[in-house]
Amino acid sequence: MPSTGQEPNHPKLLAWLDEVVELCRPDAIHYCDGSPEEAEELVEKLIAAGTIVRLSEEAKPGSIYARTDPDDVARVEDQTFICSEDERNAGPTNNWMDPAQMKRIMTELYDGCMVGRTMYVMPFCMGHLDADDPKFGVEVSDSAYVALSMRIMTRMGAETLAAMEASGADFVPCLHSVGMPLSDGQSDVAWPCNETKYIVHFPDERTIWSYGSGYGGNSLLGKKCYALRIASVMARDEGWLAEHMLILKLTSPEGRSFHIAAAFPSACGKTNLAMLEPTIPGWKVETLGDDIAWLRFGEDGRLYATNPETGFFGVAPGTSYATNPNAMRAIEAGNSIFTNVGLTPEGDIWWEGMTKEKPETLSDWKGRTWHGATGPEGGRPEEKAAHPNSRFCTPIEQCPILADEYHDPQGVPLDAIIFGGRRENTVPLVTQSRDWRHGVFMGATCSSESTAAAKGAVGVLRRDPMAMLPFIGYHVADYVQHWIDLGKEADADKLPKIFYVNWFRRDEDGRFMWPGFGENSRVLKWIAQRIDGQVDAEETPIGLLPTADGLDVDSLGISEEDLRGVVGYREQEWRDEVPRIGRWFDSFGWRLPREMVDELLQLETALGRE
Ligand code: GTP
Ligand code: SPV
Ligand code: MN
Repeated sequence: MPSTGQEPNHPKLLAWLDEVVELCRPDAIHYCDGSPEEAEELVEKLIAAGTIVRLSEEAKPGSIYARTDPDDVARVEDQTFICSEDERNAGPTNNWMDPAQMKRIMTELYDGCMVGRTMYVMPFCMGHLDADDPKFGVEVSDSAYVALSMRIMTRMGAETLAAMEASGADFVPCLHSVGMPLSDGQSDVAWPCNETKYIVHFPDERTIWSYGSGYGGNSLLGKKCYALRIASVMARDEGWLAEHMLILKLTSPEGRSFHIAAAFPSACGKTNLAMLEPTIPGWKVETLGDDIAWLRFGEDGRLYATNPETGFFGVAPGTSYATNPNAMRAIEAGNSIFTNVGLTPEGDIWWEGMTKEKPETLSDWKGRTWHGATGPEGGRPEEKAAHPNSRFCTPIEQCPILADEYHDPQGVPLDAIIFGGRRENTVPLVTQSRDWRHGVFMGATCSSESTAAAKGAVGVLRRDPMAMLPFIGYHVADYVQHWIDLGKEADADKLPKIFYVNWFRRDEDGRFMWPGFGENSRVLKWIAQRIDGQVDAEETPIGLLPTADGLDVDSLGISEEDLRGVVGYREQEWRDEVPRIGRWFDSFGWRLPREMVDELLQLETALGRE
C-alpha cells in the first residue's frame, strides 16, 4: 500500500489501521502531520477534484470555498445512533440499534468503500495536550475536506501523535467514509457522498463510525460525535459534564470578571453571544469557546469550563459587522473554509444578512448564477444565495477578543450557566433559578423551534434538554440525574448560578420584540449584578425575574409595550406549558428523576388555577 507521511508507532493504532485498510481498501494512506505544507497539498488536491476553489488572496487570504451536494448540508438526526450494548442506556431521545446488528450493516457498507481514494489518518486531541487527562482520538477518513477542517477544529497532527506515542495513551477510533468508492476509470464528483448515511456511536467501546456524509457535524468526528456524544458518556462515568455550550468572560466597568457558559440549541445564538460587543458603556466580553464546553470540578470545589476545540464552525447567514463584528474580523484574517455560501465574481464570499445591499450577481450555493434582484437563474426569486446552514470554519486564535484563559488547560471557574432556546412566546427574556435543582429543571425542560442545522422541518417546537437533545450519548433521564447529582455533591455556594434566557420572543406580527445581539449585554449585566447581589429580583412561580427597573435599558429605545412583552411572563402561557412539560417528562419513563417531578408539581401549585 503506497503511503505518505510518518507511519505511527502506536501498537493499538497500527492494529486498528490494519483492520480499516483490510475492510475499506483505500488506494493509498496518508498519515497527517497537521502542517501548513500538508494543508497546501490537500488544497491542491481538492481544487483538482473540483471540490473547492481558492478565494481571493486580497479578500480572504489562505481561504477556500466549497459547495456540498445539495442533499448533504446538515446533521442527519434520523440517521444518528447510540448503539449501547443495553438498549436501556440509549433512551427516548436517541435512535438505538443492537451494536452487533449495526456493525453487520455498516461493515457491508464499509466493504471496499475507499477503493480509488486516499485514506487520511488524523491523530487529534480534544482539549489541551497538557491537560491532566488529555482526550485523544484518531479519525480515519477518505475526505481531504474533512482533513483540512479537522486541522482547524482540533489539535490534529504530529504533536498529538507524539504525545500519544510517548504515553501509550488510548484513543477513540473514529472511522469516516463519504461512501463513494471509485472503480477503475470512474471519474469523481465534486462532493462525493452517499444517499445512505449512518452516524453511529458505540458508547461502551468508545468508538465512532460515520458513513455517507461529508457535512461538518456528521464527518468532523472530534466535534459532536466525540466531544459531546462519547464525551458525555465518559463524563457520566468520570463525574464531569460535556455540554453544548459557549464560554465567555465578562468584565464590568469596575474591572470585576465573570465566567459564563451558555447552552442554546443549534443555530440559536451561541457564536453570537460568545463574541458579543456590548452596547452598554464600560462592559467587555472576551471569547473562550462558541460550541462545546467540558465542565469539571476543580480542587477548590468550583466548576471549571474548558473548550475542547480550536476553531469555529459557525452559521454564516446573519453574521455581519452589525450583528457579530468579531466573527467578521476573525474570518477576514483568512485561513478559513467557507461551505455553501455565495461566491462573488471577485472571489469573495457573501451570504444573506452580511450586508444590507445584496450583491448584483454571484454564484449561489448550488453553483447557479444568482442576482440580488431576481434570485437564481432558473430558480425561484426568493431562493437564497447561501444555504441557511452554510458555515465558516475558522481558527479560534483569529478571534480578536479571544480571552487569555483559552490557553489554560484548567479552564475558567464558572460564575453562571445560562440555558436558552428559540421561543416566540412563553419564555421571558431572562429568569434566574432559585437554586441548582430548579436550574436543572429549567435546562431539562428547555424547548426551542427547530433550525436548519439539522435535516428536517424548521420552526417546529421541541424540548431540547440543556440544548443537548441530539447530542446526549446515553439515557436522557440518567443525564438529567447526573446534573442533579453533581449539584448535590458540590458545595452549593461554589456552584454557578443558573439562568434561562430567550432572545426570540415575537409580537403578534411575528417581529422580534428584543433587539438581541450586542444588546444582550444588558442581560449579561443583570446576571452579573444578580451574582454580586447588586440588584433585586421579583419572585414568581417560574423563578426570579428582573424588577420593573432592574434591567438596564438606558438609550435602548425599546417601547414600554415591547419591554413588558419580552421581560414579563404571562401566567396563562405557563399554565398551558405545565401539561406539555408533563408529557415531555412522561417520555423519560420510570427513570425520570424524582427531583424533576417535585419541581413540576411546585410550578403547577405556584401557578394555581385561573
Ligand atoms: P450552532 O453552531 O449550530 O451550534 O449554532 P449557534 O448557537 O452558535 O448559533 P449562532 O450564534 O450562529 O446563531 C444562529 C442564528 O441566530 C443566526 O442566524 C443569528 O443571526 C441568530 N441570532 C443569534 N443571536 C441572536 C439574537 O440575539 N437575536 C436574534 N433575533 N437572532 C439571533
Ligand atoms: C450544530 O449543529 O450544533 C453545530 C454544527 O454546531 S455541527 O458541527 O455540524 O453539528
Ligand atoms: Mn453546535
